Amino acid sequence: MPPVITAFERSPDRGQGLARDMRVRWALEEMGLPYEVRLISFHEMKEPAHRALHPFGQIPTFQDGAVALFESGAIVLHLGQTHPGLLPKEPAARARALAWIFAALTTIEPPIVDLQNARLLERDKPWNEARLPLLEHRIHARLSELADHLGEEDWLDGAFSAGDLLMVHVLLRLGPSGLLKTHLSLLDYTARGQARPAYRRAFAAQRAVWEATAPQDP
Ligand code: GTB
Repeated sequence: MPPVITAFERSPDRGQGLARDMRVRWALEEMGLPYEVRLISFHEMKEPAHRALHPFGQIPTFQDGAVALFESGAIVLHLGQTHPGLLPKEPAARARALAWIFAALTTIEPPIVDLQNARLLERDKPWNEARLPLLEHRIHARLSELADHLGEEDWLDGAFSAGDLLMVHVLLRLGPSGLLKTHLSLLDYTARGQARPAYRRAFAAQRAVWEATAPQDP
């Protein structure tokens, strides 16, 4: 039986591939592994049956035989460790790829999520107007540092790795904010990720879920 992952029945990103199941789909596609998707509603996510898989009542989850996981980073890392294609074999290069996984998830992603929360969920807070430029500045500083590291290279450390997969997906979340537009090399970097056949297959699969459930135009 193929691994089973969970994803939104109706994603708040309206099929833009920004929800975190996309990272897992992309990793599975990079490795050429078949998988099944169990779609769940916001209500089901918070039910005990799902919380048994995910303590925080979220997506994505991953089940493969005896392995049951939550956290998109842990799932991508597990896939990289158990199948060829997303982590270098050479120990020092593999360790650096792990560093980029952590960089994506713990250095770059948190301020991006903070900004999205401030823009979408905290508009009515008295401090919001003062906080937004602060968050934007923090993100620009990180993006400049990331662009400096990337330089003229295609990927963060030699060949495409799980670190690039997660970093590209984290950066794509900035799309609606427009913040990536002034970091041209990072825009190119995300475009390279999106041009990968595995990304395209994963994107099309999650998009098909949105299109199947979205109300059709008359
Ligand atoms: N750290 C966890 C991981 O990486 O797996 C975070 C998991 C998480 O935040 N999951 C979200 C979720 O289940 C979906 S991806 N939320 C429901 C809940 O908490 O009740 C987050 C997401 C949602 C929407 C957009 N978007 O619209 O752009 C982007 C990302």
